[in-house]
Amino acid sequence: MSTLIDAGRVAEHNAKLQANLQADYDALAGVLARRGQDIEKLTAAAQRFAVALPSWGVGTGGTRFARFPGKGEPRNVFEKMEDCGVIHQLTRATPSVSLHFPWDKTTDPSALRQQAEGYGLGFDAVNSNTFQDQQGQEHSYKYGSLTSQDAATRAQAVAHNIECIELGKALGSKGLTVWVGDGANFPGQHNLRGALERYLDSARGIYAALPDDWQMYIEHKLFEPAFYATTIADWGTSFACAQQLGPKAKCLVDLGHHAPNTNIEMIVARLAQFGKLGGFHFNDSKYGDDDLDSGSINPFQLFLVFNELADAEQRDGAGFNPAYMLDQSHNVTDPIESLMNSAAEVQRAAVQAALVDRAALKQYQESNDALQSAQALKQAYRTDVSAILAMARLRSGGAIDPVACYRASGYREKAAEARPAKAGASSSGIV
Ligand code: PSV
Ligand code: MN
Ligand code: MN
Repeated sequence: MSTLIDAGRVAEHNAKLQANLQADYDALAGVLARRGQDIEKLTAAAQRFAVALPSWGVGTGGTRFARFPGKGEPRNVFEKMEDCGVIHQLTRATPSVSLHFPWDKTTDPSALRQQAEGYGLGFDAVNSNTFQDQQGQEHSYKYGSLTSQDAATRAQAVAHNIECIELGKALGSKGLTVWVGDGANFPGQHNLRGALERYLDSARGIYAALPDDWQMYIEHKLFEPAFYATTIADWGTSFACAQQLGPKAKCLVDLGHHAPNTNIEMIVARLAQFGKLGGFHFNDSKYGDDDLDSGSINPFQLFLVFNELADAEQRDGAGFNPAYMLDQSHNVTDPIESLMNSAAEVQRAAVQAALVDRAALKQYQESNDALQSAQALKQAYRTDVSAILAMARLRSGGAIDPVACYRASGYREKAAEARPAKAGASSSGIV
């Protein structure tokens, strides 16, 4: 595997921190052993953990007010892959990239595939985009795409999704994520049932083009850009559509796409119970679809989501395999640093959930011991598993402290030289 940061630098970084890490790891091993837990099993599980990177996350996101690009932002999909390569090199937790079309469209998918393989990266689900008009596009999505009143516009949106499947096939992807912003801004603007009927009709056209070993992830979102009634606004609608479409259609839960205080972990439990939990877009938020770094606002919620995932895995076995992806927008941080931290925060929640004593929890639940049930979760959540995460990275060839190692490498400064900013760069790192 070719590395973007000199392997000697990473080794030097690790050598400085390794003795302290070992001491922390040994201390934690002792704490866990007293609870009957084997740290080695947890570290091995942490090493297996993987979350996909959003190609659009390596550029500064921006808001509808402004975008403040950083130095050395990637200008095309190949440069985005370089940044993803660095993230994976140092974290060893992000072995695939989720592309977004047409932002990441290339005329040379085999070159892209080869480049990715060189960094040890593969391709996760591809994302379609019918929430913007592209230059030269025949029919506008101003009033909707898959739900448009106009048959030609709907056909164009379906054709774009089918093209995404074709592009994904060339890259080795196995899934298509469909998020549409379609909806109404005013009461009465849409016949609410009619819009969903048109959505389903269009979605059937996409589903029919899915290869047998692919999944179609239906991503719901409460509001924005539609401010009154979004067609696929909630998990209920997403679930109903996935049921209607067939077994390859599943629901995708983006943590930022719910009303404040929604019990997202319960949505996860419901979707898992009925075999329709397709995957996640991890991020965090305080107010709406803030797209903040995973675990930065409500790490307990993230833990509770993984607690449900651990329960589902125990019940359903290896067949339970939802796709994990990050979906964040970085405005005030270096996107590479945010994505490295976020991957580790999601991994942290997975390891903490694995610490829950499920047998004890079951007993507390069966005896209606609410207090001890809650404590069983809290004990796992309060355990600082940082040493497990760092040891997993070290053993997998990554960096003990990815952000420190990245900063010391001068990668961003070199990228700034190699990638001079272009005027008029737009959001999502797209130029
Ligand atoms: C929409 O808010 C979303 O979460 C969808 O996943 C999009 O594909 C992504 O953000 C990028 O705009
Ligand atoms: Mn999303
Ligand atoms: Mn979103």
